Amino acid sequence: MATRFPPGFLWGAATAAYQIEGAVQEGGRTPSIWDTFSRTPGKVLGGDTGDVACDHFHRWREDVRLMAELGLGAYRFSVSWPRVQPTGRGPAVQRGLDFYRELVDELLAHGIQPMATLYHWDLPQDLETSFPSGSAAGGGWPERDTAYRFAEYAGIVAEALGDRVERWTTLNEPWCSAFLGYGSGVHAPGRTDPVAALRAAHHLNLAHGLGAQALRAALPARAQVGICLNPSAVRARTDAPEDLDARRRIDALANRVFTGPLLKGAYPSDLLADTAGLTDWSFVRPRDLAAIRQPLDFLGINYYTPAVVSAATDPAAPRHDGHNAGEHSPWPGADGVAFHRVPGELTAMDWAVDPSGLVDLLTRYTAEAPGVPLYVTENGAAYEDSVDAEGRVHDPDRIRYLHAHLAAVHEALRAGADVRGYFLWSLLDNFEWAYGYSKRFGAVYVDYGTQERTVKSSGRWYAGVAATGKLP
Ligand code: PNW
Repeated sequence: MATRFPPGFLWGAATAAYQIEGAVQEGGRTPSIWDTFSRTPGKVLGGDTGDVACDHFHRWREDVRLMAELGLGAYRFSVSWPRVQPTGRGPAVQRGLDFYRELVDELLAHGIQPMATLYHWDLPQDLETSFPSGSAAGGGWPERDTAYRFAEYAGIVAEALGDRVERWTTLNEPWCSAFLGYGSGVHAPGRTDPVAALRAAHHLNLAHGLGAQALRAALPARAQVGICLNPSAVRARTDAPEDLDARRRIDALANRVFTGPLLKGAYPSDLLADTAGLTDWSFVRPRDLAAIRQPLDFLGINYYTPAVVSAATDPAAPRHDGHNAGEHSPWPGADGVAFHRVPGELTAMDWAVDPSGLVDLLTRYTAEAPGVPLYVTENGAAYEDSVDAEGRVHDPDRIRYLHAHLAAVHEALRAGADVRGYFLWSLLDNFEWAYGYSKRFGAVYVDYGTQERTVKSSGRWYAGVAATGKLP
């Protein structure tokens, strides 16, 4: 039986502004925390920065042509906050808004539906550096004011693009912003303070809630407003009670710290108990929880690999969660948890290929968010691709990865999950955050010397899926 997807299922690809645009000093754009971080020696592999990236700011017409060639029905991009509202406060810059308006018009002219993400990690540096409360440690997401600033920015973008963009997401992967940005410090702004990370998580939640309200106030009624999370498909290594408890702790810090307030209007009581030695959570004000719990028109799920945890027997053992022992943990209040090598073939990120995690997440969130349609807003893999002598890029590993994960989406659909579309990460090879240009996730190869784009064999394969609505 052919693996056929429902009619109307949306086939897309995704990118993010700092990872592809370049042109970081053009059109009045000011630095974001990722400009500062990537220019700080030792933070990004090879000293890479997003200064040029895929030069998409100048090559966007060509990139939309590539999307059309791939037959994409949708494109998920992010808006660069410092391009639209330099310093994160005050009036918008018309040139910045025009860039996205022209991009969206070109997409629509090619029959490609835009999905706009308002925040994919490029906080205006000024909001990190200068802020009302003036705490010596810094501002940014640990500070409440940043959530207010985000809501204002959301309103500005909605006013400018609301007549032509139907699907909106507030934040991309707030877990990464909070816990990699302020906890482990491997992402911008590179702070390593567990309490700042928890405060950041709350203010990101608040930013979502206030931002969603600002969007709805400015957008036509047909607009769809959601958020993209990267929930962890976390498993216990054994059924021993202490391993199940390790699973519960990571589930709280990876997943329920967001879905609790978003879907249920409360932080999980076990999370509050686990972190009681760090904070009393008094930064959560009484009316915040009602503000965060806004109706969602959809929930975006980003998925790459699952996690396997146990109670730590040897706290010095390697963590296998991308963060080695001795580094700062992105899991405040969960020091007693060990991460294990996940069974399965590894991608170039050393992330195990295991599509069953995607089935689990789609099934789980269909149950936890009844009536809320889901999109897979990111899924894909890095491999060591290169152009051969004939100018072709063969990436059979990526085809296998995509095939297996699309089969997982189909399995979840059959089990009753309400999945409306799939966005491949990523359209183009791009700036892979702390890994710089060393990791390639694209369906399209980018030669960073010439900026030449070459559709990979996976890109052609995906075009076939998008064209037929079924897996070969
Ligand atoms: C996501 N982790 O990032 C992002 O949304 C993309 O911008 C990124 O390029 C893609 O996945 C691939 O990495 C993540 O360490 C980065 O758990 C790191 C983690 C998770 C997601």
